[in-house]
Amino acid sequence: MIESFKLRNVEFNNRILVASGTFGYGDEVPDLVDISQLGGIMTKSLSMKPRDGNPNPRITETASGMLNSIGLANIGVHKFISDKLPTLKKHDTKVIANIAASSVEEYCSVLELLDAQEGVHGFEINVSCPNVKEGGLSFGTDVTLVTRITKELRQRTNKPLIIKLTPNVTHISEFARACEAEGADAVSVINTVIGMAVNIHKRTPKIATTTGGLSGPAVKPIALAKVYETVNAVKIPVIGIGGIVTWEDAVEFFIVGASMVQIGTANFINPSTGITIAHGVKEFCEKNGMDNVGSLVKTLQTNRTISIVDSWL
Ligand code: RRO
Repeated sequence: MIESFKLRNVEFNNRILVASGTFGYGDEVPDLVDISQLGGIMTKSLSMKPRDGNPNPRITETASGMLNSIGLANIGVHKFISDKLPTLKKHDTKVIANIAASSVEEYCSVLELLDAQEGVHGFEINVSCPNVKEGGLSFGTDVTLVTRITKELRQRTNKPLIIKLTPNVTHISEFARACEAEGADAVSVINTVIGMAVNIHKRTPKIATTTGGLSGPAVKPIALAKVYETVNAVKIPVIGIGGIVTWEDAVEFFIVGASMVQIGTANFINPSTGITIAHGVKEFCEKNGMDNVGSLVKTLQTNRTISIVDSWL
């Protein structure tokens, strides 16, 4: 039974990753979680300088999900390299550094610093944070900028380059095509969906920035539709994210066409969710006579005559 997956020059133990912002820098999870059973860890987004993030409250629970407006709080790339990477390197899993920035130059400088670290196996470029004024969605919703960022970063690394896209656009496939054309190795689909929640007694927003990013099971159908649109538009692998809690959820993403998946919000309930899912997917494949998880990928049976998404492609 083959579970591993190769992206560019990197072989992942399996196709199950943990999503940026839901697993810290890999050092916050209890010792009970055997990180080496995961395909890889996407780190919390790193910027050049440390950031405190947005004011509180910055998280609230919603029906089948949560809203966050963390605002890119992170320790900064230098502290990550000196304080976190040495411990992360000890695990037999792949470390994918997620990078966020407020200028093309900052993306490039952070990537160059991390590219020199042997413990960093690849990059996920966050052009889709819904909670910061500079960078974030103002980049991720502008196809010219996404093109430029991908192009500049591709010239600076031979490690896997993954661009994390926002669902808060009409045609995500347009963005995925731009990334593919500029040499990205994969795209991650999706970051959080802009949402809002109101305290009716105070008549105030439940999070300080009024709107935030919605994640969790509530967004899974949106994520599946965006993955479906993307896999039918590009040849590079698509990494599916959005509301995956069970192995059955992961199998849905594989069938729709995701080559790998990320577990996000579910980590806040149980940080070993990814490991449970890896085992569940493997068993499902074995029971169904498949010797490779890849045999599941893009096997959706559809008559394709009634999908609105198809008409955009
Ligand atoms: O830090 C955040 O507020 C955040 C980020 Br960087 C992101 O990419 N997505 C999200 O929902 N929140």
